[in-house]
Amino acid sequence: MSKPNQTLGEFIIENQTSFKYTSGELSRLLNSIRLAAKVVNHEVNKAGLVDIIGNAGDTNIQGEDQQKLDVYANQKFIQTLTKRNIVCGIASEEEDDFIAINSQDENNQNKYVVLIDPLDGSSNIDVNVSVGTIFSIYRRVTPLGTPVTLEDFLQKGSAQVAAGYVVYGTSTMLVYTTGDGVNGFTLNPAIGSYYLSHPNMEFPKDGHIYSVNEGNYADFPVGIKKYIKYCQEDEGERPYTSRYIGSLVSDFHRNMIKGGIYMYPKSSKNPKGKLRLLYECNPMAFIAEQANGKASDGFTRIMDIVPTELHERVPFICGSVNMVEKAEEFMRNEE
Ligand code: AHM
Ligand code: MG
Repeated sequence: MSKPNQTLGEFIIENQTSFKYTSGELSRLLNSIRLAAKVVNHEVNKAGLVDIIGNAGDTNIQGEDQQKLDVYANQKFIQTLTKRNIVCGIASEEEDDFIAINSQDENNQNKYVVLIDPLDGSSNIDVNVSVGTIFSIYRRVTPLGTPVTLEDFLQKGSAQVAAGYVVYGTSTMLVYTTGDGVNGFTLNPAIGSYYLSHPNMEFPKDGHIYSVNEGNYADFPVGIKKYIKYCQEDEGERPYTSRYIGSLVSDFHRNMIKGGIYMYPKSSKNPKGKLRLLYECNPMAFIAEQANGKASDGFTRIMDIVPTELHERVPFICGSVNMVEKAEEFMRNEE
């Protein structure tokens, strides 16, 4: 149930009982992410001052080393989740391997693992374009009190307990699902609280926006090329509008609100696609499905793919149901 002026903190507590597992652990975990996102937001907003306060690798006026923002965001999320002893393991797009937390403690009852892309689209920071954080939460599959293993992280997306993203845009928003719809919260920077601004978010069934890096067109599979031509045809509601920020979270967020499709197909430069199944595609797919949208690799539902490695990449097509299904139809016809 959403109420006017409800803060994210209040919302998490009030909706705790609707979670599948009600120990309060998931609430604490979401609260930690909320906190880390606020800290990262503060830093991201200062990014434009980089020429004044120094570049990554420089030493600032207080003698502290300046860090690249994606490294900073990675550390903040890992520190927050580790210090509060809230999860048993973390995997990050920025780390080669997963991190086991308190793995020697047989009494460690933490049952969740978090997979995170701490700052997605970070190449956009230098030009003051929105970036985001993406997170995904699973219950571990190995026994409590034992060290986490790769198996705990290589779960199908359909096993996710929660997923969300933060978009550091004109406003900072946190959007998440625990499998019971999607809700969006906007940060009031003056107070430091997120307020429920977008209850029950849903993709329109159809849309008029297609988002793809058309610079790679020559290398796309024939089905995708034909679908792009279909989007550009002058017929009925078409041609559609092309909008591509190059920042997954922002492109997804716009398409969810306005109706649209996002595509990152495979190409000769990225033979398996570019986006990571575990840190980017699965969480966005979970949010999309919870918002009446759809996500696939062109043939298979994203959340049904069995991962085989932490940094696995897949082609990604996601957005309004009718648009994704049309793109799949073009893919199937050219198989
Ligand atoms: P990153 O994880 O290195 O930031 O890459 C992911 C980003 C997505 O946010 C975005 O949609 C895509 O890469 C853009 O890639 P490209 O510049 O090749 O179009
Ligand atoms: Mg990324």
